[in-house]
Amino acid sequence: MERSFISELTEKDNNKKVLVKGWVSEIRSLGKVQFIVLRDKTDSIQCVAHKDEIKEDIFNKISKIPIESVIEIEGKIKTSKQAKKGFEISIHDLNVLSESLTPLPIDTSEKSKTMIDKRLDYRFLDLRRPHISAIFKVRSKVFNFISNYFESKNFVSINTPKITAGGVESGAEQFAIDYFGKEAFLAQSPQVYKQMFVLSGLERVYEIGEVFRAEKSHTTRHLTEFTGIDFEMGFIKDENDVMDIIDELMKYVLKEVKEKCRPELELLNVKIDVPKKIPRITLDEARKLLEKKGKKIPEKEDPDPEAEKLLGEIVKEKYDSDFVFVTLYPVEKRPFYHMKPKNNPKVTQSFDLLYKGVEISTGAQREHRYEVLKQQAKEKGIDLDKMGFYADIFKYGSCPHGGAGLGFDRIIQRMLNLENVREAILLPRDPERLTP
Ligand code: AMO
Repeated sequence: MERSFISELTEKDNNKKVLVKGWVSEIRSLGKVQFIVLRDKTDSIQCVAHKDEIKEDIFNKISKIPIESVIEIEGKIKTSKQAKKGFEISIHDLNVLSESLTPLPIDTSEKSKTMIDKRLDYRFLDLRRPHISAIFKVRSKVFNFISNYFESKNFVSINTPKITAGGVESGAEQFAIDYFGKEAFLAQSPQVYKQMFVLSGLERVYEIGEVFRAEKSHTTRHLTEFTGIDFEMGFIKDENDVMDIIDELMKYVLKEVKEKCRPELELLNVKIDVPKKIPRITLDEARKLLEKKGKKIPEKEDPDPEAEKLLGEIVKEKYDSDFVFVTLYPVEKRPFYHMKPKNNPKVTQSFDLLYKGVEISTGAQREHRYEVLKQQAKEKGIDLDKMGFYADIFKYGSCPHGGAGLGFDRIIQRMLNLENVREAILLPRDPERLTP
C-alpha cells in the first residue's frame, strides 16, 4: 500500500484502508482502548486501537512505545465525533521503525516552555513542534517568492565569492581566516560584486546568500552569519527607483504569503497586512516625528533601536503601514560609495527600510564617477586605488546604478512576529554559538 500524508485524508475517505507513517506525539491507554497521536510533516491524526479488534501483541506493545518514536500504521478511516478532525484511523497493524530514547532532551510538545538556547542545541527536535516547523515552511516559500519577483523583473541571479581579500564595508566587521598562509576574509556583503556585475553589462543582478559579520552584538536582531538578499540595478534615475523595487517586492511577497501560507499563518496566529504604498520620509522628518513623541535624537546620531521602534509605531498610526523608508542619511554615517545629492553635500542618496520598527534594509544610489568616488573615499581616509579591482570597475564605462541589501532572517522575524531573529533561522550563529 502507498503511504498517505495525513493532511490528504478527509472524512470522505470513511472506511478506506490507509498506510500512514510518522512520529508519535502522544499515547493514551484506557484499558481496552488505546490512542496514538501520529504526526507527519503535514499534520497529526488520532489513531485508535480496540483490544478486541486487533492482534494481542500489537495492542500490548502500544503503551510501551516512547514518544517521538517513528512508526507506521495500517488501518481504516473511521468517522468519529470525539476526534478533533471528525475522523480517526482505526489501527489494524503497527510497526515501530525506530524507537526513541527516553527521556527526550527537550520537551517537544506544543506546551513546551524550554528556553531558546536549549531548544537551539536540539534544533532538530525543536522542529518536531508544528508551529516551529511552520516558520521554516513559510521561510522556504518566501525565498521562492523573492526569487520569482526578481526573475520577473529581469534581474540575473549571481553567486559571488564568500572567501575574499576584503570588502568595501567597515573592516572591523570582517572575520579574518587563514587562507593557505595568507589572510583572507569572509564576505560581509556582496557589495563590490553586485556593483561589478551591473557594470559588467548585466545591468540588473540579485543574490540571496550568506553574509558574515564579526559583530559582538548580543541583541535580538544580530547574527554573525545571516542570509542577505542583495540586488543592484543600472541606469536608475535616483535612489527612488531602488525603493520602488523594494516597495513592489515587499507587497508581492506579503500578498503571496497571505494567499499561499494560510495553514502556517493560522498555526502561528499571524495576520499579514499588505501596505498600499510604503511611505518615504527623510531622516530629518523622522527626527521631528520622534521629537513630538518625546524622543530627541542628537544631530550627529542615527535613531537607536528604541527610536526605530517608536518610529514604527508612529508610522503605523499616521500612514497605516508596517513599513517606512527613512531617507537621506548624513555622509558621516554612510559608506564612501553612496552618492550625494547635487544640492546637499551633507547627506547621501541613501535609505533604510524599517519593518515593524526594525531595520530590514539599507540601500542607496552609488557614486559611479571614478574621480568623484576617489574623492569621496579620500574624505573618509580611504585610498580607492589601493582597493584593487573595486577601483577598476569604474574605469571602463560605468553607468549610474543603485541597490540595496535586505536581511532575510529579519524579514521572517518581523513578518511572523517572532521575538528573536534566532527563531527565524534554522541554526543561528552568534558570538556565543558555533554549534550544532
Ligand atoms: P547593511 O550592513 O545595512 O547594508 O546590511 C543590509 C541588511 O542586512 C541585515 N543585517 C543583519 N541581519 C542579521 N544580523 C546582522 N548582524 C545584520 N547586519 C545586517 C539588515 C540590514 O538592513 N552593502 C549594504 C547594502 C547595500 O547598500 O546594498 C549593506 O550590507 O536587515
